[in-house]
Amino acid sequence: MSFGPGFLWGAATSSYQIEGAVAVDGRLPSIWDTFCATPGKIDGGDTGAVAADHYHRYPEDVAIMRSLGLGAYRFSVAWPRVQPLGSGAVEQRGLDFYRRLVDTVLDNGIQPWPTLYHWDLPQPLEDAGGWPERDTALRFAEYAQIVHEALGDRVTHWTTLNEPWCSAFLGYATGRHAPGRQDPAASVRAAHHLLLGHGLAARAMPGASVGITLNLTHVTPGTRSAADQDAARRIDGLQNRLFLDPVLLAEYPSDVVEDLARVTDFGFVQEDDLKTIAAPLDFLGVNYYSPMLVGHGTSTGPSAYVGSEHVTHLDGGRARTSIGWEIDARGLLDLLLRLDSDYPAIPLHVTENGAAFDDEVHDAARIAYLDGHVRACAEAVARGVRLRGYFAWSLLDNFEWSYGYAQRFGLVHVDYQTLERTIKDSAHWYAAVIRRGGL
Ligand code: IFM
Repeated sequence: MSFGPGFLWGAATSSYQIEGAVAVDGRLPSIWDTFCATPGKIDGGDTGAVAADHYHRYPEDVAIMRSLGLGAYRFSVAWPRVQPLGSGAVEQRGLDFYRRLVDTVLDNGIQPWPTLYHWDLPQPLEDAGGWPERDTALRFAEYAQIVHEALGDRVTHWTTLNEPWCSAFLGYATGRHAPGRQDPAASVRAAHHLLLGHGLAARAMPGASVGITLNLTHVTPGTRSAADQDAARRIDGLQNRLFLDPVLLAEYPSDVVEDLARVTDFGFVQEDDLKTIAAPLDFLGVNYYSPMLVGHGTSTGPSAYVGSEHVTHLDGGRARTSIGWEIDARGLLDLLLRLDSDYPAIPLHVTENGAAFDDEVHDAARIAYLDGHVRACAEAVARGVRLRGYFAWSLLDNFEWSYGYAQRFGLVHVDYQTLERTIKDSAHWYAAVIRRGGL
């Protein structure tokens, strides 16, 4: 199963999950520092204060990437390193870190793929109202312009946001993620302002190849009953179309707007916002981990907080990873085929795919997971889907948000006592896939 010579093989990380060094070189707290310091929010009371110490150990990490033969490294830029207050003064030492990182990556023959926002909002912006406030979108565009001006001579592919669904709904509706608010109306405003920030940022980076990364999934109804099909429509709407349609079609899906009517009237959408959000896009980043099987019933899951009452998440009876997510590579194929048919103009990259397992260095279960999903990608390519790349999540074991360090997604094991890196079997397997250009 070959992907052709131009196919991009990478691995992904994000700033707060690996960097550590949270109070170094002028960085100030983000919403995740604050959230982690709030008792009871993170399993084991873990924080990202040290994480994998990538801030200091990046040369070793880039050497590992090179040894694996990665074609691209997807990482995120920490806004609170670059603009510690979220607006105004720029911290040169923060920009210098990313310049050093990018240069090291390039020197090793690897393409840098930065994401501008992977959830670490500077705390002062949350204090001013956070993503539910329109001004945060304007501040994000200003920050994007600063980073692009600093690195645009050496970085070609830019991703604005990672998984705005999580920022909006886990951050402002369920409260499971920072900033931990439980305000459904605010969460929908947050979703809109994240998307607006995306469009404004795209416009603020002239000449860049721009994408957005969404966490998308394949949703199926438990049965063919009208009630179960309606449940699937609702979840597909909230999870997929609420983000895809404005970005790629310049409109919000009318059924989702109707579903959300008891939460909000969308009065915050101003003239031309959708035109801005649908700024020309060069690629769509697809993060896929698990499918969703839903039915009519007592509400469960994040959708319960934002107006999709009577939707319950069903057990598909498949094996699960250690974080509890069902494994179904066929769901990735179905998702890629659907994206290709519903949004045909946009090239796709799988920007995250991977699995948490308790096994450490000999991680046969992770190899099986990745193998199945890479096969699904190969099948998609064979069926004509414009899939251009695949990034494994994650290069390193890291801070898995509210789960702390208990869930390990890495191709490379990190000993959190010594910070020693050990290449897992899955990384050797992945290196062989990259060498052969396929399976
Ligand atoms: O670790 C996260 C990442 O930050 C965003 N996508 C999903 C991953 C696994 O939960």
